[in-house]
Amino acid sequence: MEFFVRDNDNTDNNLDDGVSALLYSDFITKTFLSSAFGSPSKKVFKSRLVFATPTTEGGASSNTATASLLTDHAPSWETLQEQLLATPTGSRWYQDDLNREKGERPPHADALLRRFPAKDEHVDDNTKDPQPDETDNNDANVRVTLYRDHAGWCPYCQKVWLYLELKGIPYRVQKVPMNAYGDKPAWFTRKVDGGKLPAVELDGILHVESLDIIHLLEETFPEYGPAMIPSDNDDNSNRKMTELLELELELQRAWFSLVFYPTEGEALQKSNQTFLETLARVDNALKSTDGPWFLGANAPSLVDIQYITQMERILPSVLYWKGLDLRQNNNTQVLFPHLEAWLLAFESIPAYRASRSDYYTHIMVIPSQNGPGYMIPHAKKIANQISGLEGSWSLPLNLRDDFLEPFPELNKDSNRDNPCHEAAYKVIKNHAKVVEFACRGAGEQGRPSFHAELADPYAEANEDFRQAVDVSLRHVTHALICGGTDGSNDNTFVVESPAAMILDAARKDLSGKAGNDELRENWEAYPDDDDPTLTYYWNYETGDVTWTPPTKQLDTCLAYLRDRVGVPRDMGPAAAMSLRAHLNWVIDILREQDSK
Ligand SMILES: N[C@@H](CCC(=O)N[C@@H](CS)C(=O)NCC(=O)O)C(=O)O
Repeated sequence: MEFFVRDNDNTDNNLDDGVSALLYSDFITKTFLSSAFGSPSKKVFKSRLVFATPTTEGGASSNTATASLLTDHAPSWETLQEQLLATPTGSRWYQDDLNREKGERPPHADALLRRFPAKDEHVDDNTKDPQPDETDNNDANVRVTLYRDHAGWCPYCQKVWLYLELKGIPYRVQKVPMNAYGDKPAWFTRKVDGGKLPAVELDGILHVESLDIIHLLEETFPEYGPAMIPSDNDDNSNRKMTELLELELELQRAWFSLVFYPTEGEALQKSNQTFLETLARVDNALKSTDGPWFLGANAPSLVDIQYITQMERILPSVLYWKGLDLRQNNNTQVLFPHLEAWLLAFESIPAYRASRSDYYTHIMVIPSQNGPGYMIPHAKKIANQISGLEGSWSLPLNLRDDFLEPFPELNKDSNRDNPCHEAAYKVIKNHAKVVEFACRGAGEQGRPSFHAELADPYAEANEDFRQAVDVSLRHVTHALICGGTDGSNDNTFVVESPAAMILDAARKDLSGKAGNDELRENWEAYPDDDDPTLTYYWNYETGDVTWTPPTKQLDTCLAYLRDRVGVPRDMGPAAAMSLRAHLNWVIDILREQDSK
């Protein structure tokens, strides 16, 4: 059997100059990519899986008795891998991974090379994922390199990424962190003045500014895909495009006033009204076209791409900070029906699904890009749900009904996977890194720290917890493999709690093993103002706030991982939600009072 687990090799990269390559690998090693799930390595290892044998020795410097566990009833990583590969989703993900090495379908945030069909066979419908053609797009034909943010969180990068995908223009990807979550490597800041993302290299010449890049690519590759920008002599469409792009700027301004300004009372009401009126104008603009798209053609245009990258961020942010559910569906009526049809049309496109984040990720990342949002009291309950408080990330999980956000990868017309198996695939493939990453929960905070909390590149893992985290994660992965839905039936969106056998095995090793460590230095616990059943923790030296008790305990390691699963960086939205809920399942077992 072939194994797909990768080792910790970070040296493989496809940079074209040796100096940069060195710096790049150094950067990767240092920052650990702020994520445990993605590997820059292009290798899919075929060797036997090698992982540390669990030990029973106590952690030397740990202040808890549970840094190491005394028993290990979880299947090995090798067994888990075999089990997963025997499932339809597991085997598909493995095959997709191999195809991805060659630049082939399907579109995915991990892809570093994308190749498409020969240009004369290119379908004129960019909503279909193009099939690769071995005869075209050999490496020499890949003229474009896209420099985009590593995590897939930058809306401008997403715009160019989507454009290339929808056009079917072959391209390579180089991932670079945004300032909000990492230090840019020197080779990039030397290459791009100011270090801004995105940037594109076309035939070795560098270009910046997302809209300029799209115009340039449209001129350079007129034969690829459907036209995304109206031709110069189409005055009507050009006028419409200009008007719609101006309206999009108005929408951005209205969104900013509503969410990122600390208004109250009448001023808040006014900005709320302006925002909704602007959206109604957008909805109206969509109403006047034949299909779902802004310029009326049978495929998205530059205007659609410009809007979707903003709308994707507007939707969760107005819900989280203002309690405004723009996709509200009271069974009979949606608030903005044409906007809704347009969103659904985008969500049916594989390339868009591959590039989109989930609500939680956006909420965690947006403040680092746009500044803090201001919450109104009425939004607090919904905000808590999005943040995974109040039991919203617990099993059983109904991925259709429990959330205000859609999981379009589970729609009947998508090539849907079992999201639990997608999550298991990512954990198994990168398990050594995932374990090390989770051990940061009981380690030292990173210095310097970065704005985006999902990233903490300089945090140090507490090695004492390695074995205990490893066992815990194997129980989680086992539960993921045995749980979830195979997507074969419309109504199987419920991820059930693990069966008794799996629970019993996990309890044997983990029940009551959270530890009883004190809060770390400088941290204090406070009841939440609005809901005293909730406790938050405040560090009076750094000002940091967290909902997870900051202790050096095993449960903190798993909570640390849970709170940093980001989309699309680590996995898709439904998979991320399934993993978070399974991590909570194991955290609950660890926190059980009576050790079994
Ligand atoms: N007008 C530029 C805006 C680009 C931009 O603001 N990029 C941000 C990321 S969202 C950036 O690179 N900021 C520096 C950083 O985050 O590292 C474009 O459309 O490309």
